[in-house]
Amino acid sequence: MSHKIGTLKLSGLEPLIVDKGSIFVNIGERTNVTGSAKFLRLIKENKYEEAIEVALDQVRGGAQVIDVNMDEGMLDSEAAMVRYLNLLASEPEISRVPVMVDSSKWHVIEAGLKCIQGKGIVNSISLKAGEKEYLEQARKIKKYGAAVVVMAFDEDGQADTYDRRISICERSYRLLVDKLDFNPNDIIFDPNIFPVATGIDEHKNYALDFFRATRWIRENLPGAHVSGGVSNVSFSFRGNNTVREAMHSVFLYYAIKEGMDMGIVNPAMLEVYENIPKDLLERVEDVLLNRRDDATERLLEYADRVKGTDKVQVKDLEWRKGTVEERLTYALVKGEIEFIDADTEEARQKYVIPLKVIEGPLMAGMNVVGDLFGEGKMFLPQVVKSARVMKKSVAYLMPFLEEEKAKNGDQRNAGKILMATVKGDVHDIGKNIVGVVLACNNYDIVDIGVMVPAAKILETAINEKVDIIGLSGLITPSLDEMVTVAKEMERAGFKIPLLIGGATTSRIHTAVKIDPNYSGAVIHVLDASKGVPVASKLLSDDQSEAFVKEMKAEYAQLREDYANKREDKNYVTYKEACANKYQVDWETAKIVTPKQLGNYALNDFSLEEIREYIDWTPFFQTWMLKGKYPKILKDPVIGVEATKLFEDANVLLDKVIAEKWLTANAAYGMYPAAVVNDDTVEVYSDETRTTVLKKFHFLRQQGKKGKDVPNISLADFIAPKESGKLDYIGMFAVTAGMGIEPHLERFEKDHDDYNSIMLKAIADRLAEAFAECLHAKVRKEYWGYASDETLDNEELIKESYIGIRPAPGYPACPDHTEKPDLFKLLDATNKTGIILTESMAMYPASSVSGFYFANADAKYFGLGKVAKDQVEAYASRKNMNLSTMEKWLAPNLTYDI
Ligand code: B12
Repeated sequence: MSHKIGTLKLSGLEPLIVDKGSIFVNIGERTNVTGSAKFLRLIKENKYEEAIEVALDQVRGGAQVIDVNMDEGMLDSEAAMVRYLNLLASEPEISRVPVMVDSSKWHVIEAGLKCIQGKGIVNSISLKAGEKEYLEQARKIKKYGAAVVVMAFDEDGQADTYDRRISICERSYRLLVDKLDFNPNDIIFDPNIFPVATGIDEHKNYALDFFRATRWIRENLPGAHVSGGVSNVSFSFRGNNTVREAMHSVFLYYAIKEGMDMGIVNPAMLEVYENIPKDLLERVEDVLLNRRDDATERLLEYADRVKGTDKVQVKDLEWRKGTVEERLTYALVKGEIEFIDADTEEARQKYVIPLKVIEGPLMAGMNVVGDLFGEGKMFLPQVVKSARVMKKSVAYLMPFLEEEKAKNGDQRNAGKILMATVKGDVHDIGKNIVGVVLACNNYDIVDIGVMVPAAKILETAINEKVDIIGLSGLITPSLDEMVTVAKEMERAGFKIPLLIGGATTSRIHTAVKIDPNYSGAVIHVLDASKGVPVASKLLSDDQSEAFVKEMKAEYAQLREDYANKREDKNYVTYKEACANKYQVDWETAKIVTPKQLGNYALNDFSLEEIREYIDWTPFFQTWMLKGKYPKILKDPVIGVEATKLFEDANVLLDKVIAEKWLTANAAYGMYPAAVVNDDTVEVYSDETRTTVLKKFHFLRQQGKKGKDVPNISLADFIAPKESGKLDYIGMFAVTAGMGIEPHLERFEKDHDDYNSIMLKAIADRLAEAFAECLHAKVRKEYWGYASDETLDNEELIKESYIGIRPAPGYPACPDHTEKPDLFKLLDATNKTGIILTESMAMYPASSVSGFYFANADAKYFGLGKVAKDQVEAYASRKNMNLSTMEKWLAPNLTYDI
């Protein structure tokens, strides 16, 4: 049968004709799990309704074909493809356009073909596995009546020169047309768009060869069409949209001229050709058309200028001259991300089996990083940057690995570690850092996020066949949740090791409370540097048994020591403690009536103003760089790295402020208050002090004190009712984390842990700084008890001011369960958007809440342990069941529960 040459007829519910007269056909790519983190998340979380919206947005945005791809390791790709396509079919606005069924697995393609209505496109087939498979698949596609994308790929690999492009396309075409009588109009060639300006000489002709091959195909293979993924061409300029957008436009300008008639183009990443500044246009054309030897350097130089930095950085590209292995090691050690996709692709072609790239040059590079970190010659921020490069490279290889896995089964044999922040807790910086460091050492990390209930942890561990479970938590209620997970693991017959980490966790808590509940190994891990040796011992065939035995014995000993030590300690009765309270001289104490009483809110508070109050020292701690700011910047060992980190933080912070990434909200209030029954603070609605709005309860130290040393409670700093003095208390809840999610998502999608952790660390600093800033305003203006205060930030950090702002959970008031009342009184959730979880964590994570005490004697202290008589009294005052109360106060009890 002969075919009339020229017209590709596609259809959804409506026809789409592609011929000489039609405009360029834009293929929507956002419904592709390998390219869109958002779409992947929706599919993984079974949010198909929302996933349909993604397709709808694309159609409304002008996509004429929808590419659907479900190739992700953790998905049942076939089931997801079928379900999604069936749902698409019931949406008339979407299903009017043709579907491109995209997968590297033939069974997924076939399942997809059975679902689509009209005439779609298969993406893709090639000669990679030889003629037999190619023809078999093509025959079926013909039977299903679909068009097909044919990759310029054969048994020797991907075509990367003009000659290979045209010879593979010709051979592929002849086979289809001559052997199968395939309609040539239904053949769409993808002659491979590769990145240019990579610094490698062989890549200089990539774009030009694509243009020439396109023209050749259109002139010599009658009926065939040409398509491709345009954004690949600009990979080297990731992060610089000005240059990327110009490159896409110029590329399309030439490619369309030569006959490319379809393609995957993100309309948001396209500059109008006419609007490209002339000097940029010239430099982009120089690169794409390989017009001059220094074209790459000139475009890089331009790129650096438009990044907005005032200094033009001259890039040293000398390292680009090394072998691909040397370049990958350099990129990993230096955290150099610019060329990683191109170098990975080169290594992939060289090593043929994608896993070999990981096991070979990438692991070799990461070993250098691991050794340097272990020797203290590299610091955490550098390691996280290295991990970003590694992740990006692995992400590039992922589709190829999947393909390999489908053929040969999973061959990765490094340990698999599940990481989760436990139920009720929202903090994940520490967990993420540990995950990154472990991943750098070839462990597969299955990170299931924050607030994860025990059941989900166990279920994922089983499904993913993990070798270790790692739990993280920041606040004390999480400790209890970790005990629950251990118990559940025991109940379900788990044997795999359990790692415990996070700010409030400790070796002693792990030994006393968690280890006895699980017969498998339970190991507390202090920080990121200890995670790797522990995991490697646990998973080593010859060390594991001895190590676990040793740890079990060590924890048993710790339990014994702990029990003995506790018996030695001396505590006074609660009554005695109350009799030995801190005595403020209420006769002479200065009490200032707040200028404003009641509740207030500050919304969208100036981040610029908050910035002035940042205490940078904890920021460096987050990155495991020990030392005080600003001295740390000059430290002989870590000064250089600390300075780089500080600069990166400030560049990001500038951006956060300029582009309003985060919104800071606060609720605060000041109220008339008095202490009743030693440790309860009554809060009144107004100065008549007749209506009690809320009662706040505080705990008193019970450790036996020396002569003249009081047993303090925060309540000692508010005037008792019987003193007749009219006193006040304040409260606050602040957040600087509103709006952080989309930015984190973007970084995570880009496998950029460095910036993701950086943004969280900055938001935490802003939250703490906002609390400091608001406290200053309260002291000087809103309450006004220190209106003449003039302290600079250094003095504020040293807490040289009058009054304190203790937060529930901090050592003076470790009971988190006061937070709901604090929130209710301030109407904090409505005013700020902060939500309290069941474990009393605040979401967004970058939030702080607490009390204001204005008395000049008020100071921070540690409560220490409390005995049963106080806990009983406290539970009854709070109207709470004793055992519930004991659970919340567990870390502070003198006795076992
Ligand atoms: C910075 C900080 C904050 C930041 C946020 C921190 C964050 N997002 O993670 C801000 C200012 C927002 C904050 C707020 C609060 N905080 Co705070 N905070 C801290 C501080 C000073 C440092 C924590 C930190 O970030 N460390 C750096 C990170 C990288 O370390 P990390 O999380 O511990 O992780 C490392 C290891 O633990 C380990 N690791 C972690 N997870 C895992 C998991 C596994 C499997 C493994 C192997 C290892 C591992 O490796 C990591 C890397 O080395 C600590 C005190 C301290 N010195 O620890 C208090 C501290 C954690 N905070 C505390 C409290 C109480 C609070 C608040 C409840 C106070 C309040 N009422 O507002 C709030 C809660 C916030 C909320 N959203 O609910 C208490 C918690 C104790 C308790 N009783 O609950 C602490 C201990 C202070 C104290 N001494 O009382 N806090």
